[in-house]
Amino acid sequence: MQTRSLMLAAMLSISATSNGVLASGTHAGGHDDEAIGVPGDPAKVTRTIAVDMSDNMRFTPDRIKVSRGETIRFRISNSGKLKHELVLGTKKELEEHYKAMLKFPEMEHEEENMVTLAPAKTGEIVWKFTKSGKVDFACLKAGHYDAGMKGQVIVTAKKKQGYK
Ligand SMILES: [Cu+2]
Repeated sequence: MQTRSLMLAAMLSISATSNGVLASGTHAGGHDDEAIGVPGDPAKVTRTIAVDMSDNMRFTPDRIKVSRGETIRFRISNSGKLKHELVLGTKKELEEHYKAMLKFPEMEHEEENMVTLAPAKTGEIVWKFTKSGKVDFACLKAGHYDAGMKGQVIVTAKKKQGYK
């Protein structure tokens, strides 16, 4: 997750320079990384959830319920003819990232909280949800986020058993 913060910081500083506008002094990331959970251990996956991405700019499903402590394997498919991606993050992170992507649409990167897929491809994200609440996800390809290509993982805390 360090990588992402560094890259985002780099991207933001590039865009700040090209605009001649100074970025604000606050640093992105920090506790937000933990807010959405952590990369999961593939050996500890509790459930696999299939998610499809299509050219109607929707994820199916776009509402996913998990329990706190679960490690989910998202098996993601692109049934469209355009490239799509699924990026997990806080709404703030996703919106900042999307703005950067609009400036640098060719930029491609791979990180543990995201997968970018060419048409007809499948990929996966293994993610552990460590905090109850909502985790947003979105496709940050230019125009897709604005068209509503986003969804939410609802993380509920269950009291009946302990989590490791
Ligand atoms: Cu998309």
